[in-house]
Amino acid sequence: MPLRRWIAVCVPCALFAVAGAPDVASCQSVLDRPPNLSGGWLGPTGTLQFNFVHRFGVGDPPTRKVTNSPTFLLSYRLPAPLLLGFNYATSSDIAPSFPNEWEFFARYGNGPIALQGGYNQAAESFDAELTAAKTFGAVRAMAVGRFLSNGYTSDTSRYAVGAGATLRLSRWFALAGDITTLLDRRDSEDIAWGAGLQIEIPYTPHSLSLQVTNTNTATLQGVSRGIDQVRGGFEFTIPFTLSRYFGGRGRSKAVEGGGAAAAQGGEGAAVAMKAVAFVPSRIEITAGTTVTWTNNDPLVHTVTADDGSFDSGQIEPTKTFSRTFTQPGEYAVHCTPHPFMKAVIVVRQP
Ligand SMILES: [Cu+2]
Repeated sequence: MPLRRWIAVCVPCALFAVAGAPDVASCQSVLDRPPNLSGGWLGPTGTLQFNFVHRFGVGDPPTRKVTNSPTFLLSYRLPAPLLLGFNYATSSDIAPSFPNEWEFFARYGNGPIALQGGYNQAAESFDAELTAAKTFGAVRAMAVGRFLSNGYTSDTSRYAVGAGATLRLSRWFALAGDITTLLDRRDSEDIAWGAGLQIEIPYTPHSLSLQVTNTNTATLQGVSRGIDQVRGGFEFTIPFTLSRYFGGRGRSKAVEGGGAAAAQGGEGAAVAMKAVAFVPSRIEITAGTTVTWTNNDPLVHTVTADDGSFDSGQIEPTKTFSRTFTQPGEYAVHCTPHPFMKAVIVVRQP
Protein backbone atom coordinates (compact mmCIF):
# COMPACT_ATOMS: atom_id res chain seq x y z
CA MET A 1 0.00 0.00 0.00
CA PRO A 2 1.68 3.24 -1.11
CA LEU A 3 0.32 5.21 1.84
CA ARG A 4 2.25 3.13 4.37
CA ARG A 5 5.39 3.57 2.36
CA TRP A 6 4.93 7.32 2.40
CA ILE A 7 4.35 7.38 6.14
CA ALA A 8 7.52 5.34 6.72
CA VAL A 9 9.53 7.80 4.66
CA CYS A 10 7.84 11.01 5.74
CA VAL A 11 8.16 10.67 9.49
CA PRO A 12 11.97 10.89 9.41
CA CYS A 13 11.72 13.49 6.65
CA ALA A 14 9.60 15.72 8.84
CA LEU A 15 12.46 15.85 11.28
CA PHE A 16 14.90 16.25 8.40
CA ALA A 17 13.00 19.40 7.44
CA VAL A 18 13.99 21.06 10.70
CA ALA A 19 17.47 19.55 10.71
CA GLY A 20 20.44 20.86 8.77
CA ALA A 21 23.68 20.57 10.62
CA PRO A 22 25.80 17.44 10.18
CA ASP A 23 24.92 15.14 12.98
CA VAL A 24 24.73 11.48 12.10
CA ALA A 25 28.44 10.92 11.60
CA SER A 26 29.35 12.38 14.97
CA CYS A 27 27.17 9.89 16.79
CA GLN A 28 29.48 7.42 18.51
CA SER A 29 28.26 5.82 21.70
CA VAL A 30 25.05 4.74 23.38
CA LEU A 31 24.81 8.26 24.77
CA ASP A 32 23.69 9.27 21.28
CA ARG A 33 20.90 6.74 20.76
CA PRO A 34 18.08 5.05 22.65
CA PRO A 35 17.69 1.26 23.02
CA ASN A 36 15.65 0.54 19.87
CA LEU A 37 17.04 3.08 17.38
CA SER A 38 20.42 3.04 15.64
CA GLY A 39 20.50 6.83 15.61
CA GLY A 40 22.52 6.56 12.41
CA TRP A 41 25.46 5.37 14.41
CA LEU A 42 28.56 4.59 12.29
CA GLY A 43 31.45 4.47 14.72
CA PRO A 44 34.94 5.86 14.18
CA THR A 45 36.73 5.27 10.88
CA GLY A 46 38.86 2.14 10.70
CA THR A 47 37.21 0.66 13.77
CA LEU A 48 35.93 -2.84 14.21
CA GLN A 49 32.99 -2.66 16.55
CA PHE A 50 31.68 -5.38 18.80
CA ASN A 51 28.46 -4.41 20.53
CA PHE A 52 26.63 -6.76 22.83
CA VAL A 53 22.94 -6.28 23.57
CA HIS A 54 21.58 -8.58 26.23
CA ARG A 55 17.88 -8.67 27.07
CA PHE A 56 16.08 -10.88 29.50
CA GLY A 57 12.55 -11.40 30.73
CA VAL A 58 11.14 -13.16 33.75
CA GLY A 59 8.40 -15.70 33.14
CA ASP A 60 5.26 -16.41 35.12
CA PRO A 61 5.24 -17.92 38.60
CA PRO A 62 5.86 -20.38 40.06
CA THR A 63 9.00 -21.09 38.01
CA ARG A 64 9.70 -17.50 36.93
CA LYS A 65 11.99 -18.81 34.27
CA VAL A 66 14.38 -16.17 32.94
CA THR A 67 14.65 -16.09 29.17
CA ASN A 68 17.68 -14.45 27.59
CA SER A 69 18.00 -13.05 24.10
CA PRO A 70 21.44 -11.68 23.29
CA THR A 71 22.22 -9.82 20.06
CA PHE A 72 25.83 -9.51 18.96
CA LEU A 73 26.82 -6.84 16.49
CA LEU A 74 30.07 -6.97 14.57
CA SER A 75 30.72 -4.13 12.16
CA TYR A 76 33.46 -2.23 10.43
CA ARG A 77 33.48 1.46 9.60
CA LEU A 78 35.07 2.17 6.22
CA PRO A 79 36.90 5.44 5.46
CA ALA A 80 33.68 6.53 3.75
CA PRO A 81 30.68 7.21 6.02
CA LEU A 82 29.68 3.60 5.54
CA LEU A 83 29.29 0.88 8.13
CA LEU A 84 29.21 -2.80 7.13
CA GLY A 85 28.22 -5.41 9.62
CA PHE A 86 25.89 -8.04 10.92
CA ASN A 87 23.74 -8.78 13.91
CA TYR A 88 23.45 -12.28 15.28
CA ALA A 89 20.68 -12.90 17.76
CA THR A 90 19.55 -16.01 19.57
CA SER A 91 16.15 -16.72 21.11
CA SER A 92 14.70 -14.77 18.20
CA ASP A 93 10.94 -14.76 17.65
CA ILE A 94 11.05 -13.29 14.15
CA ALA A 95 10.61 -16.61 12.39
CA PRO A 96 9.18 -19.56 14.33
CA SER A 97 11.54 -22.10 12.79
CA PHE A 98 14.69 -19.94 13.10
CA PRO A 99 15.51 -19.12 16.72
CA ASN A 100 18.93 -17.91 15.60
CA GLU A 101 18.65 -14.74 13.57
CA TRP A 102 21.24 -13.25 11.23
CA GLU A 103 20.93 -9.75 9.84
CA PHE A 104 23.55 -8.47 7.40
CA PHE A 105 23.49 -4.75 6.73
CA ALA A 106 25.17 -1.66 5.37
CA ARG A 107 24.51 1.76 6.86
CA TYR A 108 25.37 5.03 5.19
CA GLY A 109 25.27 8.30 7.04
CA ASN A 110 25.59 11.82 5.76
CA GLY A 111 24.56 15.05 7.42
CA PRO A 112 21.44 14.47 9.50
CA ILE A 113 20.36 11.41 7.52
CA ALA A 114 21.36 7.74 7.67
CA LEU A 115 20.11 4.96 5.46
CA GLN A 116 20.45 1.28 6.28
CA GLY A 117 19.73 -1.67 4.04
CA GLY A 118 20.15 -5.31 4.81
CA TYR A 119 18.93 -8.84 4.72
CA ASN A 120 17.40 -10.76 7.58
CA GLN A 121 18.17 -14.41 7.01
CA ALA A 122 15.67 -15.80 9.52
CA ALA A 123 12.73 -13.92 8.01
CA GLU A 124 14.17 -14.04 4.48
CA SER A 125 13.42 -10.35 4.34
CA PHE A 126 15.09 -7.28 2.88
CA ASP A 127 14.91 -4.67 5.61
CA ALA A 128 15.69 -0.98 5.42
CA GLU A 129 15.73 1.94 7.79
CA LEU A 130 15.84 5.68 7.21
CA THR A 131 17.00 7.74 10.19
CA ALA A 132 16.98 11.49 10.66
CA ALA A 133 18.69 12.96 13.69
CA LYS A 134 19.24 16.43 15.04
CA THR A 135 20.87 17.79 18.15
CA PHE A 136 19.21 20.60 20.10
CA GLY A 137 21.54 21.49 22.96
CA ALA A 138 21.60 18.54 25.36
CA VAL A 139 18.86 16.72 23.45
CA ARG A 140 19.45 14.57 20.42
CA ALA A 141 16.19 13.75 18.67
CA MET A 142 15.75 11.18 15.95
CA ALA A 143 13.00 9.66 13.86
CA VAL A 144 12.97 6.49 11.80
CA GLY A 145 10.96 4.87 9.08
CA ARG A 146 11.44 1.16 8.39
CA PHE A 147 10.54 -1.19 5.62
CA LEU A 148 10.50 -4.98 6.07
CA SER A 149 9.92 -6.81 2.78
CA ASN A 150 8.83 -9.98 4.55
CA GLY A 151 8.03 -8.82 8.06
CA TYR A 152 8.04 -11.62 10.63
CA THR A 153 7.82 -14.24 7.85
CA SER A 154 4.25 -13.11 7.22
CA ASP A 155 4.73 -12.98 3.43
CA THR A 156 3.72 -9.33 3.56
CA SER A 157 5.68 -6.11 3.51
CA ARG A 158 5.55 -4.28 6.81
CA TYR A 159 6.33 -0.69 7.68
CA ALA A 160 7.22 0.91 10.97
CA VAL A 161 7.78 4.43 12.21
CA GLY A 162 9.45 5.50 15.39
CA ALA A 163 11.00 8.35 17.28
CA GLY A 164 13.41 8.68 20.14
CA ALA A 165 15.68 11.04 21.97
CA THR A 166 18.61 11.18 24.29
CA LEU A 167 19.08 13.78 26.99
CA ARG A 168 22.69 14.29 27.95
CA LEU A 169 22.98 14.93 31.67
CA SER A 170 26.76 15.23 31.71
CA ARG A 171 29.75 14.02 29.81
CA TRP A 172 29.23 10.55 31.32
CA PHE A 173 25.45 10.12 31.56
CA ALA A 174 22.40 10.41 29.34
CA LEU A 175 18.77 9.38 29.56
CA ALA A 176 17.22 7.84 26.46
CA GLY A 177 13.80 6.79 25.29
CA ASP A 178 12.11 5.60 22.14
CA ILE A 179 8.76 4.51 20.79
CA THR A 180 8.09 2.65 17.55
CA THR A 181 5.01 1.20 15.96
CA LEU A 182 4.37 -1.10 13.07
CA LEU A 183 1.75 0.28 10.72
CA ASP A 184 -1.38 -1.87 10.73
CA ARG A 185 -0.36 -3.58 13.94
CA ARG A 186 -1.79 -7.04 14.47
CA ASP A 187 -3.42 -8.10 17.75
CA SER A 188 -0.28 -9.84 18.96
CA GLU A 189 1.93 -6.84 18.18
CA ASP A 190 2.46 -4.12 20.75
CA ILE A 191 3.94 -0.67 20.30
CA ALA A 192 7.68 -1.05 20.88
CA TRP A 193 9.28 1.15 23.50
CA GLY A 194 12.57 1.43 25.28
CA ALA A 195 14.14 3.50 28.03
CA GLY A 196 17.76 3.58 29.02
CA LEU A 197 20.33 5.05 31.33
CA GLN A 198 23.29 5.54 29.01
CA ILE A 199 26.74 5.62 30.55
CA GLU A 200 30.09 6.55 29.09
CA ILE A 201 32.74 4.65 31.04
CA PRO A 202 35.36 7.24 32.00
CA TYR A 203 38.77 7.03 30.34
CA THR A 204 37.79 4.05 28.21
CA PRO A 205 36.28 3.79 24.73
CA HIS A 206 33.35 1.81 26.13
CA SER A 207 29.79 2.82 26.73
CA LEU A 208 27.03 1.01 28.55
CA SER A 209 23.26 1.19 28.34
CA LEU A 210 21.10 -0.10 31.18
CA GLN A 211 17.70 -0.48 29.64
CA VAL A 212 14.10 -1.53 29.99
CA THR A 213 12.14 -2.34 26.85
CA ASN A 214 9.47 -4.60 25.41
CA THR A 215 11.49 -5.69 22.38
CA ASN A 216 13.31 -8.97 22.02
CA THR A 217 16.24 -9.04 19.57
CA ALA A 218 18.07 -5.92 18.36
CA THR A 219 17.69 -6.41 14.61
CA LEU A 220 15.44 -4.08 12.60
CA GLN A 221 12.63 -6.60 12.80
CA GLY A 222 13.25 -7.22 16.47
CA VAL A 223 13.18 -3.55 17.50
CA SER A 224 10.09 -2.71 15.43
CA ARG A 225 7.69 -4.94 17.32
CA GLY A 226 6.76 -4.85 20.97
CA ILE A 227 6.08 -8.13 22.75
CA ASP A 228 3.86 -8.77 25.73
CA GLN A 229 6.68 -8.72 28.26
CA VAL A 230 8.82 -6.07 29.90
CA ARG A 231 12.44 -6.91 29.45
CA GLY A 232 15.52 -5.72 31.25
CA GLY A 233 18.82 -5.53 29.55
CA PHE A 234 22.05 -3.81 28.74
CA GLU A 235 24.21 -2.93 25.79
CA PHE A 236 27.98 -2.77 25.98
CA THR A 237 30.03 -1.27 23.15
CA ILE A 238 33.59 -2.35 22.39
CA PRO A 239 35.54 -0.62 19.61
CA PHE A 240 38.78 -2.11 18.29
CA THR A 241 40.96 0.43 16.48
CA LEU A 242 42.64 -1.82 13.94
CA SER A 243 45.59 0.49 13.23
CA ARG A 244 46.82 -0.21 16.74
CA TYR A 245 47.23 -3.86 15.81
CA PHE A 246 48.33 -3.59 12.18
CA GLY A 247 50.80 -1.07 10.77
CA GLY A 248 49.76 2.47 11.57
CA ARG A 249 52.38 2.83 14.31
CA GLY A 250 53.69 6.28 14.97
CA ARG A 251 50.59 7.88 13.55
CA SER A 252 51.08 10.90 15.73
CA LYS A 253 52.70 13.36 13.38
CA ALA A 254 56.02 14.69 14.50
CA VAL A 255 56.02 17.86 12.44
CA GLU A 256 53.41 20.56 12.39
CA GLY A 257 53.33 24.29 12.19
CA GLY A 258 52.85 25.22 8.55
CA GLY A 259 56.41 24.71 7.41
CA ALA A 260 57.94 26.62 10.27
CA ALA A 261 61.61 25.99 10.79
CA ALA A 262 62.83 24.14 13.82
CA ALA A 263 63.29 26.12 17.00
CA GLN A 264 65.70 28.91 16.24
CA GLY A 265 66.99 29.08 19.73
CA GLY A 266 67.42 25.34 19.79
CA GLU A 267 65.18 25.46 22.78
CA GLY A 268 62.43 22.97 23.53
CA ALA A 269 59.67 22.70 26.07
CA ALA A 270 58.12 19.48 27.32
CA VAL A 271 54.55 18.87 28.39
CA ALA A 272 53.34 15.59 29.79
CA MET A 273 49.87 14.19 29.30
CA LYS A 274 49.21 12.11 32.35
CA ALA A 275 46.25 11.22 34.56
CA VAL A 276 44.09 12.78 31.84
CA ALA A 277 45.64 16.23 32.23
CA PHE A 278 48.25 18.42 30.59
CA VAL A 279 51.16 18.84 32.98
CA PRO A 280 51.88 21.69 33.27
CA SER A 281 48.61 23.17 32.10
CA ARG A 282 50.24 26.54 31.33
CA ILE A 283 53.63 27.17 29.81
CA GLU A 284 55.36 30.34 28.67
CA ILE A 285 57.86 30.13 25.85
CA THR A 286 59.56 32.45 23.39
CA ALA A 287 58.66 32.40 19.72
CA GLY A 288 60.56 29.72 17.85
CA THR A 289 60.35 27.22 20.67
CA THR A 290 59.26 23.67 19.91
CA VAL A 291 56.87 22.15 22.41
CA THR A 292 56.79 18.37 22.69
CA TRP A 293 53.83 16.62 24.31
CA THR A 294 54.35 13.08 25.57
CA ASN A 295 51.39 10.82 26.23
CA ASN A 296 52.07 9.01 29.49
CA ASP A 297 48.56 7.65 29.83
CA PRO A 298 47.22 4.29 28.62
CA LEU A 299 44.69 6.29 26.57
CA VAL A 300 44.71 8.16 23.30
CA HIS A 301 44.94 11.94 23.65
CA THR A 302 45.12 14.83 21.23
CA VAL A 303 46.54 18.33 21.35
CA THR A 304 43.93 20.37 19.54
CA ALA A 305 43.90 24.15 19.27
CA ASP A 306 40.62 25.59 20.52
CA ASP A 307 40.52 27.80 17.42
CA GLY A 308 41.21 24.84 15.14
CA SER A 309 44.53 26.23 13.91
CA PHE A 310 46.34 22.96 14.61
CA ASP A 311 45.56 19.42 15.69
CA SER A 312 47.90 16.60 16.61
CA GLY A 313 45.56 13.81 15.56
CA GLN A 314 45.53 10.82 17.84
CA ILE A 315 48.58 10.49 20.06
CA GLU A 316 48.87 6.88 21.10
CA PRO A 317 50.20 5.92 24.54
CA THR A 318 53.98 6.58 24.86
CA LYS A 319 53.99 8.61 21.61
CA THR A 320 54.83 12.27 21.26
CA PHE A 321 53.68 15.25 19.25
CA SER A 322 55.76 18.36 18.61
CA ARG A 323 54.91 21.79 17.29
CA THR A 324 57.05 24.87 16.81
CA PHE A 325 55.36 28.13 17.79
CA THR A 326 56.67 30.97 15.63
CA GLN A 327 54.01 33.60 16.28
CA PRO A 328 53.60 35.32 19.66
CA GLY A 329 50.20 34.91 21.25
CA GLU A 330 48.17 32.75 23.57
CA TYR A 331 47.23 29.33 22.30
CA ALA A 332 44.47 27.50 24.12
CA VAL A 333 44.44 23.76 23.52
CA HIS A 334 42.33 20.82 24.61
CA CYS A 335 42.10 17.08 24.07
CA THR A 336 39.31 16.00 21.72
CA PRO A 337 38.34 12.76 23.52
CA HIS A 338 38.66 14.49 26.92
CA PRO A 339 37.47 18.08 26.46
CA PHE A 340 38.08 18.87 30.11
CA MET A 341 41.82 18.50 29.42
CA LYS A 342 42.82 22.09 28.78
CA ALA A 343 46.07 23.99 28.61
CA VAL A 344 47.45 27.34 27.47
CA ILE A 345 50.72 28.00 25.67
CA VAL A 346 51.85 31.62 25.98
CA VAL A 347 54.31 32.57 23.24
CA ARG A 348 56.32 35.77 23.79
CA GLN A 349 58.61 37.77 21.52
CA PRO A 350 62.16 36.43 21.68
CU1 LIG B 1 42.76 13.05 26.20
